[in-house]
Amino acid sequence: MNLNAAARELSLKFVYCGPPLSGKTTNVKGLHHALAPGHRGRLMSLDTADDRTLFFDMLPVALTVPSPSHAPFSLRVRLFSVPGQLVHATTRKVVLQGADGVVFVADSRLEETQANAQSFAELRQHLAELGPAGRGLPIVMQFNKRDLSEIREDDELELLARDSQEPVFRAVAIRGEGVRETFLSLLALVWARLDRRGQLSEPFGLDAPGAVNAVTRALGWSIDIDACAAASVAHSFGLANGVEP
Ligand SMILES: Nc1nc2c(ncn2[C@@H]2O[C@H](COP(=O)(O)OP(=O)(O)OP(=O)(O)O)[C@@H](O)[C@H]2O)c(=O)[nH]1
Ligand SMILES: [Mg+2]
Repeated sequence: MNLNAAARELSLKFVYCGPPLSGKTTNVKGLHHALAPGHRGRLMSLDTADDRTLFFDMLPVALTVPSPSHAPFSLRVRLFSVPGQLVHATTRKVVLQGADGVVFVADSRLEETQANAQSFAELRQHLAELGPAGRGLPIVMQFNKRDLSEIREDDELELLARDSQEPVFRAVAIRGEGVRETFLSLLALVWARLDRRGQLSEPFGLDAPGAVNAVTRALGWSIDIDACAAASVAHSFGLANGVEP
């Protein structure tokens, strides 16, 4: 997080993590597609010949956010997706540095259950190694590829969401479904966390739901914080996750 209250500029970093080929890059591309050209920079990807992420993808998002009580401010969010292949563990750890929040993109296919668990354990390990910066870092879980067969069933995801500390979303990232909700929910969690430290309401006059709604209006998205909560599995995104006091 980089806050320049005098210049009214806030800069955040979100990282998309998850097992190999779960759809991390597809999420970032989906956001690229959902953003008007004026709100996004160039999508930088470093791929191998077979479209595997080699180092990371990065998409800068930038917008001016109005506030009901304060002057508008500039928000910049840099979206990174890490490479999922097992050999790139060091890269994943490096990209996580300075992150304000993480989207964990899980692959819904039954055969990927173990790969999801392994990747999540590695993420937990990397966050622990970051020390205080990694402790309590907001994470949103996304179960992607809901369009495929032989996937973990909705009932199972609901049980998981009820037990989970993290909000859970379903997605079909290749069709853009669930991509914006996942992103906005992470924004709400990150905002709420920074706000609890007294850093954001004061300069910007917005609580987390207010910030998300102001951002979606500025982006021209017809979706708000309540729609995000309603889209989460078992309503796992909401009060329990500290979006409101
Ligand atoms: N059926 C289906 N395929 C998807 C979905 N999302 C992504 N894919 C496909 O899954 C493959 C991998 O997607 P990527 O977004 O490159 O995955 P990744 O997690 O970035 O992969 P690495 O960076 O190599 O770890 C591609 O062929 C995508 O088109 C989805 O929702 N449904
Ligand atoms: Mg990728």
